[in-house]
Formats: sequence, structure tokens, C-alpha cells
Amino acid sequence: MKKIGICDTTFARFDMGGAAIDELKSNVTDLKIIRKTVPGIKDLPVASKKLIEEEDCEIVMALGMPGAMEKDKVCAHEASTGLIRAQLMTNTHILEVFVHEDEEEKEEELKTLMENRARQHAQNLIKMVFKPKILEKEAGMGKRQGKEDIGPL
Ligand code: RDL
Ligand code: RDL
Ligand code: RDL
Repeated sequence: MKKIGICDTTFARFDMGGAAIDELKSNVTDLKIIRKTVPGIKDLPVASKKLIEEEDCEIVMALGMPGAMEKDKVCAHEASTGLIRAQLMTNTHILEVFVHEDEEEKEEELKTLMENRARQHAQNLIKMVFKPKILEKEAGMGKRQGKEDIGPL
């Protein structure tokens, strides 16, 4: 039984954590999901580290939505640095699943992107934990999450 951590935010405008959990549960049975929701992306690093150290999760998804303002982009960079530091401190992967609010102009498209990126990173998690050989086959294939793959050269 693998323990998977899901960490998400109330700041995001779509339930990315819910989409990731649905994707994981529909594809794998041998797992236990522990979810922690925090206010915003800067709260994700320590919450993810606690899921690893106190709840024994062997991998975590950290999902969030940086806003469109310049200060949000700084905030996203800080959150990302914190997530990388938490990974290095714990020797454990934390998949950063961010959708920037200004990646799409239309709200409906932003919602679709948030759902698809959360689900496709959940698929990546399944490969990393359960089927690492599949990732090797996909090396250099120009994979993206949430939009069309760009493909190999
Ligand atoms: O620790 C409390 C807050 O500082 C923390 O939750 C921040 O992540 C909240 N926050 C900002 O303060 C901000 O300026 C967020 C953003 N921008 C943002 O773009 N996305 C967030 N939080 O999820
Ligand atoms: O932890 C999961 C992802 O966040 C991580 O794999 C990122 O490195 C993926 N990624 C981006 O999120 C991004 O905005 C990548 C790029 N840009 C990029 O330019 N090249 C990448 N990954 O290899
Ligand atoms: O090549 C086009 C996009 O991949 C590029 O604009 C990325 O930077 C978009 N992107 C993010 O901004 C992000 O925060 C991506 C991710 N996260 C991600 O996890 N996976 C992506 N793109 O494919």
C-alpha cells in the first residue's frame, strides 16, 4: 500500500486536488491518499514536507494557481523554491502542479487546463511510483501537461 500526499489551496479557482485524487483512484487501487488543503501556494512547501515526514507519504502532489499579477509570479517563484528545498530536505519527490491564472484568457479554458494538468501530473505520478519503465520509453518525447504534447524533434 503506497501512501500518496495531495496538497492543494483554497486560492485556486478550480478543485485541482479533487481532480488529481479522482484520477489516482480511478487508475490504482493499491494506494492511500492523505490530503491537506492550505490557503495558498506559499503554504504548500511545509504542508508537503509534513505529509512526507509525519504521514509517511512516499510522494506528494502540490497543486496551486499563481495569480496573474506580478506579485503573484514572485509568490509562485518563492513557493517553487520552497517546494524544491522540501524535496531536497526529505529526498522525496513533490510534483509541482501549478497553473498560472494568465495561461488562458477565457475562464472556461482555464478551468479545463487546471483539470487536465492536475490529471496528467497524476498520471505522471502513477508512472513514477508504479511503472518507471514507461517514463523511460517517453524520454525526449516532448510531453506536456494540460495541453497538447509538443512532440519530439
Ligand atoms: O501564508 C499565507 C499566504 O501568504 C500564502 O497563502 C500565499 O501563498 C497567498 N498568496 C499570496 O499572498 C499572493 O500574493 C497567493 C498568491 N499570491 C497566488 O498567486 N497564489 C496563491 N497564493 O495560491
Ligand atoms: O514537478 C512537476 C513539474 O512541475 C516539473 O516537472 C516541471 O519541471 C515541469 N515544467 C514546468 O512546469 C514548466 O513551466 C518544465 C518546464 N516549464 C520547462 O520549461 N522544462 C521542463 N519542465 O523540463
Ligand atoms: O511549452 C508551453 C508550456 O509548456 C509552457 O508555457 C509552460 O511553462 C506552461 N506550464 C506552466 O506554466 C506551469 O506552471 C506548464 C506546467 N506548469 C506544467 O506542469 N506542465 C506543462 N506546462 O506542460
